[in-house]
Amino acid sequence: MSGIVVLISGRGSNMRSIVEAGLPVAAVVANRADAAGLEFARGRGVPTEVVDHRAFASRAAFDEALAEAVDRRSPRLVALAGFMRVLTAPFVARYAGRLLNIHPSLLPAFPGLHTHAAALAAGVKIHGATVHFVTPELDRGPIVIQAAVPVLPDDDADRLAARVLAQEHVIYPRAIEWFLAGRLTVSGGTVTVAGGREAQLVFAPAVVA
Ligand code: NHR
Ligand code: GAR
Repeated sequence: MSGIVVLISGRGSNMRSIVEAGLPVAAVVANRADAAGLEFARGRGVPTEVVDHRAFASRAAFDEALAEAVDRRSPRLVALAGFMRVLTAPFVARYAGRLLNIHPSLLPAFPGLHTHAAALAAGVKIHGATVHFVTPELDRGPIVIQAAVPVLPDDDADRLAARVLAQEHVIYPRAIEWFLAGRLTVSGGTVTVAGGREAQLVFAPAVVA
């Protein structure tokens, strides 16, 4: 087993941050042929594959085809990066302990979709992003690292999303490095990072996009 398979649905900027960090990406798999990130991967010589969810009659059938595409690369780690399909329990179980996601909120606040609009509507003053292990329950898996950013008075969802995204590009490669170095331990639903002094919470109030 070697390398990372990154699953994307669109732009792929998080996948790009992983590739540009020099991490060993074995393949990029998208559920849409028009995912813009595929072009970046091809340009870098990273193998790509498309498994179009619309070609399958059920989530279970899609997830089986997706697992076949992933298993062809025998990855150590599967990383969801802007991947927009909820995965079934059998898929999650197959990659238990080696399936990560980046979610654009400070979990457990604002799971699911449209997190930036939800954060603005709630009036929170601090928002951010979370890398977590994926479990069958959506956005509820053990947390590896979080980054916080301020919510500013004149923010709209797009401005806030851009500020959060800049931090996603910092924390996701860091979490993956820790995973590949064997430094992450999950116990009782929480994650510890072995042998280092790095802050697991990156508070970056000065970073304003
Ligand atoms: N699957 C499981 N089992 N557990 C998680 O924690 C998952 C997951 C699949 C994806 C990413 C996620 C996020 O970070 C993720 C975490 C898609 C949806 C969604 O509702 C929700 C959360 C996430 C990804 N998707 C719709 C669906 O019907 C489709 C939306 C669309 O295509 O635009 O699957 O927030
Ligand atoms: C990122 O902000 C990621 O956290 C989020 O979508 C964006 C994808 O951007 N993920 C989700 O909302 C998962 N439901 P990218 O394609 O440029 O990495």
